[in-house]
Amino acid sequence: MYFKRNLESMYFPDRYLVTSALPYANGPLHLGHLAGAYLSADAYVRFQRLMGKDIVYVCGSDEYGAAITIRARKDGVTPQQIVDKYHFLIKDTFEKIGISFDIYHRTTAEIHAETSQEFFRNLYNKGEFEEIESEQYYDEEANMFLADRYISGTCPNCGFEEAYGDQCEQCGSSLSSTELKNPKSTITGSTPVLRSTKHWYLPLDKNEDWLRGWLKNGELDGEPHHDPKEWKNHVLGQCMSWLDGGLQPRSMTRDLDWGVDVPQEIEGAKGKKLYVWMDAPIGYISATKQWAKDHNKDWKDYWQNPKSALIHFIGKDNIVFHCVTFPAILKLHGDFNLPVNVPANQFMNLEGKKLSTSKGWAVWVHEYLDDLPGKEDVLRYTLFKNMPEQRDSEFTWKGWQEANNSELVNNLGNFVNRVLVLTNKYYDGKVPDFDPDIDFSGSEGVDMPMWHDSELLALFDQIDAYSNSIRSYDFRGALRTVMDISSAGNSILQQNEPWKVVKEDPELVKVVMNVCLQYVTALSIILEPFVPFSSKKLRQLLNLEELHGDGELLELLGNLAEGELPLRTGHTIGKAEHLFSRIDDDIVEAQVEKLRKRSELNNEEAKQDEEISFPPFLEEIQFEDFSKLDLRIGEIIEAKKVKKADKLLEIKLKVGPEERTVVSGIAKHFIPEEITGQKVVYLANLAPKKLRGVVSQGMILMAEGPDGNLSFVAPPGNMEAGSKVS
Ligand code: B3M
Ligand code: ZN
Repeated sequence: MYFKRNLESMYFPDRYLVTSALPYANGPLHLGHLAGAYLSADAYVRFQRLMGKDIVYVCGSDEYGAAITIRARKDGVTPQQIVDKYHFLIKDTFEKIGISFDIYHRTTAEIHAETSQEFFRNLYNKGEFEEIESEQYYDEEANMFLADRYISGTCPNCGFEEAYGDQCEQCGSSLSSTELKNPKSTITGSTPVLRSTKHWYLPLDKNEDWLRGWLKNGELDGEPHHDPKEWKNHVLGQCMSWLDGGLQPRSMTRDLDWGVDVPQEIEGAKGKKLYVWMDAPIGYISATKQWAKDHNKDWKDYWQNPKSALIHFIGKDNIVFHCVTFPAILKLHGDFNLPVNVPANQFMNLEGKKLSTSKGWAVWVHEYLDDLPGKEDVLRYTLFKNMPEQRDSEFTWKGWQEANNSELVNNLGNFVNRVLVLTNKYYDGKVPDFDPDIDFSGSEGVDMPMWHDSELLALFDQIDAYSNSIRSYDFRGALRTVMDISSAGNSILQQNEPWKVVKEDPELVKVVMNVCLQYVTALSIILEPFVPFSSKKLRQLLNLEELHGDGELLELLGNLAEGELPLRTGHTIGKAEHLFSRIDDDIVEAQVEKLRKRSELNNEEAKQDEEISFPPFLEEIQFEDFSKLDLRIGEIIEAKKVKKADKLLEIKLKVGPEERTVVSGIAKHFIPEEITGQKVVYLANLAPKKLRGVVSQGMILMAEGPDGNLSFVAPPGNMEAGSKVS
């Protein structure tokens, strides 16, 4: 053995807890999801398993928040029906595309509510929250407070006009809805009014100092915690700009009817839910608890132990929540690990445009799997190759075809196939032996046994480089190294042309084929984090045991370092089969056409929606619910504008012998003088409510047409005012 490698490993944590952002269960997965928080995490975890590490990979469906309820309203179903539908579709899709979670959980699970409420109770009892009564936006038509995605407006930081109440997706800033300019309700489109309500705020401003030390210097409580040089520049850059801009207290509760209840023993908790970005990251912990329960492990080993490394894989729009808000919650709770890295990816665009669910500009992963069975790894490979690690990147169907045909088929598939075919042809499938001590030289007088060693050393160094790339979240670099190894294998064949010299120089060919078989064996392992389905097939073709993610890569490196052959001579491989097949233009054209059609249809539907948007039917009610309504015919006897309220009219109604006053949001649709004498249907027993200083008694029923026009539900003129409607 001419060269030795010392396998002393650097300091590594005893174990890892890896998370991927919990996808909202409000729709299917698209390519952008995979390229954002899932594929890189999967490759990282698969790699660490192959290095023999104790690593747990958790995720689950994010089932609360406005993203869910807005979808439920749109589809006319309950939020629970939405999350049940999409949780299982997403879970199934992840499994089929090979994302190897140890658990894929969900935040409507009871253990999640318990865990989240424990966190809230802990911070509340420690007095870490600031209880603040403040004016929040309220939609008088929808009768609800507006927060998060229920309200949109212009971002005060970057001017983006579609910012949400809690975050701007363009600049990533976290916001309070009252910071938005020109706010409007995303439910009714109306301009919201301000109403007073109490919430519990996380005082991020008071946590700025330690957050800065943690992010900038990698220190926590005066001790080294992680190396900030290992963090991506764009992640740290964003965090530091928020810190430099000054952090604001952020409300951790909402006035909603869908979410984790604020612990009800707390005064004022009725009707209040946890802000989804408080409970969702805690979903990583509740998922770990469930996993530990299922596997008889202790979840605290992964969350409350400094020897465990916590890593969050996310998309860039979630940076503030994973680098500021959630770490603050963990720190204030105490005892919990903070992340040692948050390797956020940027966005992946599709065929030159931003992926957009609402505009139908997306490739749904479950549809890809249906349309292109057996092409899971082609998608994985193409997305890794174009991973938006440092900047936004692009997926095109042409690029997908190119990656498959010129790299997977022509490079990797070709190398593997030639080695397997020739081994079967020359040696009946047996790995050829050769005498390392005989003095024979190959072409150009090369000392072949030494050459064999140097090639395996080169292989070791390449795999070491590959490992370091993955450890620094450079998956594109690691994948290039894999393909470099395959290219090197092709060059060995090309330079030695065993098919030409096998007769006159069989000993040389044995050395060459042995080296190539070691290369192919190494590839069957280092491919697994990226293209697990092809790795599995290659292991079968080599007649080798399936990988269990149980230190096989560490063993390979050890063998190469000690001069042991990863594939022992005499081993019999299987018959040769192609790993990949060419993709023809018609497949690409069909997918591009499908995308174009969907986008057109979606625009059509969107246009139609605008023209004929009928609101979804509401939940079913019982007759007794309806019988509580006291509906009467009313006659408008006077109407006038409400001072300082451009949308409201004060209307005096005659209802039988009585007169009633109603405040109605129809000032933009009717001229007061023109509606006196109008017969209407009036809800007489709705609890009175004070609107802009006027007590409104009941409600006048209005019909809203698809183009947004309003009309009275007008009975025939001869109906007596006060008549009962049933
Ligand atoms: N559900 C995903 C998003 O913002 C969000 C991630 C939660 S991770 C705790 O699209
Ligand atoms: Zn912004």
